[in-house]
Amino acid sequence: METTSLRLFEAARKHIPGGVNSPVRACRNVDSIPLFIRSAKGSSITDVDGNSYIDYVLSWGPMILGHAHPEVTRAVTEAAGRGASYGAPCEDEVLLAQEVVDALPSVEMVRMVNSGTEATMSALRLARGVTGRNKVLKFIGCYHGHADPFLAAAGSGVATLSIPGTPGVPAAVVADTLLAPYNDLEAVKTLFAAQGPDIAAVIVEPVAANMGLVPPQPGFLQGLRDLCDAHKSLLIFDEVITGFRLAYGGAQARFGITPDLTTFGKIIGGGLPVGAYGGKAIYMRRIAPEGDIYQAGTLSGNPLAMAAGLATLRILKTCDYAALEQRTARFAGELESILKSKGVPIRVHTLGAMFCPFFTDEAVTNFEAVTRADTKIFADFYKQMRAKGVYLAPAPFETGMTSFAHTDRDFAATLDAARTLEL
Ligand code: HOZ
Repeated sequence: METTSLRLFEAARKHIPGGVNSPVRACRNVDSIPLFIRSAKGSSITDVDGNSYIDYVLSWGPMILGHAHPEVTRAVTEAAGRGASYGAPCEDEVLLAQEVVDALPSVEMVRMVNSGTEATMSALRLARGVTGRNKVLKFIGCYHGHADPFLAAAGSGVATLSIPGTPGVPAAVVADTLLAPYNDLEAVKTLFAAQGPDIAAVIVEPVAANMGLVPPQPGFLQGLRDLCDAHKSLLIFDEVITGFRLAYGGAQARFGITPDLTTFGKIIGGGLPVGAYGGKAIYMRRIAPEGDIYQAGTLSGNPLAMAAGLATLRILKTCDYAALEQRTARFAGELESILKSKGVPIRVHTLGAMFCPFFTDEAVTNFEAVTRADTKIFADFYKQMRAKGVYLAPAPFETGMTSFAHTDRDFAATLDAARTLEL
């Protein structure tokens, strides 16, 4: 029963657009209502009707330690007791910056902001300021938050709601956004050949995780690095999802590619609203007040958020990422076999602590292929799994997340639920 969620949703719709504060969670395209959550602990999430679910959304990525980890909770509680916000520097932001710089050799300096959207928006401003160029090259189906220049052929909620272009974003703003298919180096070469001197930056999710989960083809990321070098453009890795998830050092550690700038969100805040962008000091020193490129925020470096992020990263440093990846891969492989045995077309992608089912028979290497996967089967899969106590992302353009709190029992129970599906 979802009676209380339904009541709250109806009340929410009166005062909040669509009844939600971010679109995908509305569960519209899977013909469901959003669950209103009362609490969460470890790998489990409980709604206001008292139903508990194994959670593979994990707040869309941040909760890699599981919900309400005792050390993170303690750090936040203690910080709250010292005041929620100062609008002045605090020690934890220095310590968190140090952890980030230590974790990623490409990041010599970092600026804290409040969300992934702010991080990518600010990184692009920096790239434009540093190069004196305006154009940015992004990939179709990649999502970099909701700042104007990135709302062109974007993934995540933009793809879920099939919004081709958003009213409110002037055509002139996206005119400087160049688009290429993900994993298509030839298309990138063509764009550089025609417009190289105008391209400030290439921004990429090194593992695309807002069009389902689409890993980079061998040589793709290195090819981007080489092209950016050849044309003196900056390479921005959007590691909002992959940072501290694919590996502690993110996708750049995993693939051995050094971007010029990196954006963070989600895990870096341990569940509180934090984003960050960083990179080579020579670029970062251009940020105000050291430099001339303006970017600011009243709540940036917020003491509660810094405490949560710091506690999270300190624990993560001791975690066995390889083991979690192996367990996730085994789980995803078994899920694929079970779904295959039901006669539906299926490919379950997995990398690191992420997985994603595509109901298709074809190889999925870009957004075109993603859109050809069967959304009707996905909706049935989502609804039936939810009814059996498994909480998945309610859109085929999102990625399943696992955490260090997920037990083998969680995976086994999820697979048992999948065995009973009628698709
Ligand atoms: N953009 C996030 C998913 N990649 C958040 C979705 C939501 O909360 O609606």
